Amino acid sequence: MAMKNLLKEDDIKKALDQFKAVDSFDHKKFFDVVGLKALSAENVKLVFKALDVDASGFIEEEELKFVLKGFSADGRDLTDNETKAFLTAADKDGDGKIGIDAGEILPSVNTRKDGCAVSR
Ligand SMILES: [Ca+2]
Repeated sequence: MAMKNLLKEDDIKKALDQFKAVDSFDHKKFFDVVGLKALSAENVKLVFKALDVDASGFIEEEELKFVLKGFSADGRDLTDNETKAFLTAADKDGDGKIGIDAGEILPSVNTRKDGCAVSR
């Protein structure tokens, strides 16, 4: 599976553990812990392609809900609140889904842009 080749299993486990509690999910922190920020733009796209189950070129709300399962089979489902918060934060053009090729993925991954979520 693509995900296993792109990310370290330990990092995935760590990230899933960190956001185990209901409504604790923070996609920027999750992407940080899981190691997405260390990947090239191309590889980040590959990760999201793996999450785009129906290969539509977009991560829709339904796919977002099960996004953690895309990283690991025992990942939990996101709650409706978490799904909506994630979608709202990443959906720059307001079409209700996250475009893999529309550059909506990368700003979501890069926490440096807003200046308040830099972890050192
Ligand atoms: Ca899709």
